[in-house]
Amino acid sequence: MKKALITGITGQDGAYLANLLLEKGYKVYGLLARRSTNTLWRLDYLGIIKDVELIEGDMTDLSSLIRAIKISQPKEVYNLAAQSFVGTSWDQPLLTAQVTGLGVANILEAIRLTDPSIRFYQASTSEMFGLIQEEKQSETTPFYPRSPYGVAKLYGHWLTVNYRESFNMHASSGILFNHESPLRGIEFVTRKVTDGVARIKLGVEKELRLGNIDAKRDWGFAGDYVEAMWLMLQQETPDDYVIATGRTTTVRDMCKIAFEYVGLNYEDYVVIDPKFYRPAEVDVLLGNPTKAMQKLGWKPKTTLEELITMMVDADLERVRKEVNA
Ligand code: NAP
Ligand code: G4F
Repeated sequence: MKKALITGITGQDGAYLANLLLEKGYKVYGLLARRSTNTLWRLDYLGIIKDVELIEGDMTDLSSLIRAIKISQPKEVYNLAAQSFVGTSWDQPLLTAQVTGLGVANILEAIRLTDPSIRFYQASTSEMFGLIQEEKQSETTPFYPRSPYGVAKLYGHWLTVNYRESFNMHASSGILFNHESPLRGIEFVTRKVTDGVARIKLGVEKELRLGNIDAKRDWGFAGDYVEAMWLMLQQETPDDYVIATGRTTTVRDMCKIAFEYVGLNYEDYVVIDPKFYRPAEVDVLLGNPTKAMQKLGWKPKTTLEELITMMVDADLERVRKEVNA
């Protein structure tokens, strides 16, 4: 039986990837960071808590990563753990550097020191393109990160390339554009909007406060994107791939889709609050996934409209339960 270790298994992508690997017959191990509250709600939502084996550890603690690899003896390691919220990275730049940046050095070293034949996936990001240097961003577009998060991710990205070139490791990096789902953290804009729409529709809230709604993002469905992660590690040679839909939409138009779905007009409820503006903004992201389509045979299956309505439905159900509890 093939074994995989996922760091960040309690996050959005970790939960969907664990589900996918279980469906493929893998034995799935996950790194579990110690917290004072329960972080297993996503694994619970997918009904897979009992099917995965969790090993305590932290990205900032190399010895715990070595221990996790020794226990799980994986053929594949997917490094999804990160301080992943861009806004927080200005308030906690050093923590972000340690977890999101140096954490990659820790996990790569843990692999190199235990079993360098392990195949490695690094969760890189379109945030590395930041102040975009080309209208459509591909694997060859120069990087220009605009946040401490983007800078930390760029370190992790280049270190992955470097370990591939230095030690001949099967290390691949997926440059993923924004991907969302009903399991998205509530602080990210799509989920904040779909949760807000559900609360307004059910009479729990009266308004939704947002920042820069003119920002544009290339949004896809997380369930589609974890398939690309797996495909990268099944290739004979490691490489880097952009994973995106090739369509970009403003936060404003995404709001319009969400509100219209429940018969409301976003203009009646959205309030602009400068508190949510960022010190430096990534105005627009638009990915070119041609390489992934041609080499991996991957393509996005879910439209933005399908994604947002799926998220609104899930939030309506959650808020209804909350109200009736
Ligand atoms: P997420 O929901 O924020 O999940 C992050 C995961 O990292 C959680 O499981 C979290 O554990 C874990 N983690 C945080 N600090 C840790 C530490 N010190 N030690 C061990 N684990 C730690 O993120 P996501 O949306 O699933 O994204 C997965 C990865 O892809 C991240 O690296 C993110 O930066 C990257 N990425 C995401 C997107 C996107 O649009 N979603 C796009 C490109 C790249 P707790 O639950 O205990 O906090
Ligand atoms: O949903 P967001 O917070 O995602 P962001 O900053 O694009 O980062 C996400 O995607 C990256 C991939 O490109 C990942 F690497 C990263 O880990 C994360 O998953 O914000 C999207 C846009 C921004 O331009 C932001 O300024 O929405 C704008 N926005 C407007 N009002 C808001 C809000 N964002 C948030 N979170 N909250 C608002 O009220």
